[in-house]
Amino acid sequence: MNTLTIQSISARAVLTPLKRMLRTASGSIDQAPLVLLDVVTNEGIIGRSYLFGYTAMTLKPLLSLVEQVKGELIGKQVVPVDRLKQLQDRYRLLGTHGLLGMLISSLDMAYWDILGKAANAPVVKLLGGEARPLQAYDSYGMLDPVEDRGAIQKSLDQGFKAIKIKIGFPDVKQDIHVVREVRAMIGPDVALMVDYNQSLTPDEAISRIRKIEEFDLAWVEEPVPAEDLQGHARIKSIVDVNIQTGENWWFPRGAQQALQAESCDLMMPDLMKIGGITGWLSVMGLAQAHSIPMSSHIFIEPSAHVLAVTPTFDYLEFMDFTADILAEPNQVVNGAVTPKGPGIGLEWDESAVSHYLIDL
Ligand code: SMN
Ligand code: MG
Repeated sequence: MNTLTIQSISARAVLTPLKRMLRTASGSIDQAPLVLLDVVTNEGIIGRSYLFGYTAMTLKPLLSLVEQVKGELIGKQVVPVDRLKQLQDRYRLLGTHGLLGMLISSLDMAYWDILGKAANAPVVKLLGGEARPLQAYDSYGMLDPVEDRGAIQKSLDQGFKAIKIKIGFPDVKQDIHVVREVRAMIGPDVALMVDYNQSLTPDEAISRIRKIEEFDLAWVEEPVPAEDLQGHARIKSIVDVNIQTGENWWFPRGAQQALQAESCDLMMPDLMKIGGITGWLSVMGLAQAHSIPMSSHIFIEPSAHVLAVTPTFDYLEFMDFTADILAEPNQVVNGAVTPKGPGIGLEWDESAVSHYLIDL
C-alpha cells in the first residue's frame, strides 16, 4: 500500500438535536455542538471524524484553529504516529491541552479512517482485532424518575443491560431518591452507574457516596474535579464503590499521572482528549499493565473500534450525538454495539448536515 498524502482539510460546525436534554451537576447541554472534519487525500480517499465541543461557543474557535493548523499538514503523509508527534512538537511552547488537543486527537481519528478505507477494512482490523459486539450502557443526564420512566423502559426494551445516570443534585436527598427509584425500576440484574461530573469536594463526595453505596453501583464517576487526583485517590481509598474517571485526561501522560496517583479503580479515556486512536493504543496498554477495566467516553463510532482491541474492555458508553447526521448510524443490538467500516464507518448524511449546519 502506498502512503497517502493530505491534500486539504475542511471543517463544518453543526448543532445536532439530542434525544433527551443532557443535564449534569456542572451545566446542561440541549444540542450537541459538533465540528465535522473531512481530511482529503491526493489519492481521493476522504477521512472523517468529528469533535464534540461541549458548548456552542467552541465552534467558531475550533473552525478557526482548523484553518490555522491545516497549513502544517497539507502535503504530509497519512502516518498517524508521525502526524501526532509533528503537531505535539510544533505546539510544544503553547501546550496542547484544550481545543488544540481536541483537534489534534480528532485529526488522528480521521487519518485512521483514511487508512481503513485505503485497505477497505474497518479500523479494528488494522489494529489486529475483529469486529465484535461490545456491551454498552445507555447514558442519561440527571433525570426525573417519574417523567423519565418511559425512556428507561425503552432502554431496557432495546436490550441495554447497563444504565448510567447523572446525580449531584443540590440536595443529597434527591441523589438518594433518584438512585433508589432507578434501581427499583431496572431491577437487580441491570448495572447502574452514577456520574457526579466533578461537582463535589472530596469530603462531600465521601459523605454522599456512603449514602448510595447500598444500591449496588457499578461505579461512581468523577466525584471531584478531574484534575484533583489526590482527592479522587482519597475517596477511592475510603468508599466501597469503584471510582471511575478518565474523560478529562489529556494524552497518554494524563492517564499515566492519574494511574500513578491511584486515583481510580476504572478508567474511561475520551478519544478526543487522549490523542485519538494512536493515543488510545498507548493508554490501553497502561490499563492492561495495571489490570484496570477500560470503557469509552462518548464517540460511539470510533470508540467501538478501539474497545474491540482493548485487553481490559469494560463498557462502551452509548450517548448519541450523531444519529441524525450519519448515513448509517451504529445500531444497538442486544445492548451491544459492533464497530463497522470501512475505516471508522462514518459517512455524513449530507442533506441532514446542511440542515443542522451553523453559519459562523
Ligand atoms: C458527559 C458527556 C457528554 C457531555 C457532558 C458530560 C459525561 C459522561 O460526563 O460521562 O457521559
Ligand atoms: Mg462523565
